[in-house]
Amino acid sequence: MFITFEGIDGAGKTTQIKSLANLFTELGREYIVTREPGGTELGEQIRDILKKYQLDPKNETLLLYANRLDHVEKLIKPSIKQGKIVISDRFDDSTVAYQHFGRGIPIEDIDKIRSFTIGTFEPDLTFFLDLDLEEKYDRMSSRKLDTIEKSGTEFFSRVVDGYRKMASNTPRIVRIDGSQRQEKVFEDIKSILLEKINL
Ligand code: Z5A
Repeated sequence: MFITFEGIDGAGKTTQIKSLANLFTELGREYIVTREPGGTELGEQIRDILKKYQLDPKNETLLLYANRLDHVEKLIKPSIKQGKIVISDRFDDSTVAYQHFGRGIPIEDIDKIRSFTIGTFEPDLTFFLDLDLEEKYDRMSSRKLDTIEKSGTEFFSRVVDGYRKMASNTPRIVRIDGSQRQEKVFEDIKSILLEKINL
């Protein structure tokens, strides 16, 4: 089982992943928590580059897929093979949301790079934590922002709209109202999981 969490920064992905990991621990299920950018040694180095430099959107996209290829082959697939549940904080939908809808990279180009790197590999289930921009800025007001997080409001509004479009036409992606209190968000996640897998 490969589960991913998506949404804009501040939507509560890290918070909910912690609750889900605690639940799997209680249930005695084997799992790993990973993230993108990052996840492997190479991925974490790529993450540092992406966070530090203002790159051309094409270079940003290529580096994200170099990371994803390594992540899928070295960590995600082997962990699934060992019977572990893999939970990833962001995966491929982030590239469609940020690099296609946000930065304007044509979807055909992203499809080609995806096909060249990870092929048709995709998550079994994706939780999209939906949050309005106003609330995102409230939650993130005290944080030091990295390069991507410094992109303007128009960029983030394209990203949120993109996520909403993807969630409305992709059955794998389940939209959860991320503006609810943390406990309620987790209740929603748990009830979807109970529907989809035998916990
Ligand atoms: N990126 C990309 O462009 N293309 C790609 O393909 C990929 C990534 C894979 C990674 O950033 C950046 O890379 C990201 C997209 C880009 N940049 N942006 N923007 P990251 O990994 O450093 O961080 P993030 O993924 O954007 O998320 P985050 O900042 O860690 O936020 P979060 O995990 O969604 O939220 P959180 O840390 O759980 O919560 C944020 C705060 O809100 C915190 O104080 C919580 O206590 C609070 N919180 C959480 N839930 C609630 C609720 N329900 N109510 C109230 N307050 C809450």
